[in-house]
Amino acid sequence: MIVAEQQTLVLIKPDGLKKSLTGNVLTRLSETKLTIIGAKIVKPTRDLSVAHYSHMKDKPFFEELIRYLMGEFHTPRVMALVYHGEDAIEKVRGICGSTNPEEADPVSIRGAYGRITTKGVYENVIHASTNEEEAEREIKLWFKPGELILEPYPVKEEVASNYRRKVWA
Ligand code: 3AN
Repeated sequence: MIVAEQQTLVLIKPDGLKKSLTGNVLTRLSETKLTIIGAKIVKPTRDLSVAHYSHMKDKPFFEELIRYLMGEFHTPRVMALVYHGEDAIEKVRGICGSTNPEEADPVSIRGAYGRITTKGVYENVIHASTNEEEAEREIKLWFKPGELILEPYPVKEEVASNYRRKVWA
């Protein structure tokens, strides 16, 4: 059987960072033997959070979900990573465990570290893309081409002359 090389977006969510779980989560993910091709710490804006969870916009818990991803309940930081390799999406999802942390396998990341708050928010520590289409959409949302060491999707060059950016002074 030929297994395709894939990319998947992983987010260590604000509860994971606040609880100092970054190392534990990365160690668990290293079991996949996939390659990290991009990594950074992001302060998620509202626009980014809404775009990321656009498929959940009709859910009754949407507003709480956005506030959770923005870090309003923990810390306004997310660690965003792109993993690359054979069957990356399923390998990472398997280690993450089910969406509901109470139903997740106890040895999965969500089973071990996730919880449901008294308000009903799933604090499940980690996000991982569900399929190739979502992975592409999410990776393009969180990363620019130059921030990945591979170019998993086609790129084009633009000449920009009249934009502002910060450089080291
Ligand atoms: P997954 O993150 O496992 O792909 P989705 O895409 O169905 O699951 O849900 C996105 C996020 O929405 C979940 N990670 C979780 O934080 C939150 N969520 C999903 N279902 C519920 C629910 N029934 N109650 C509260 N939060 C939920």
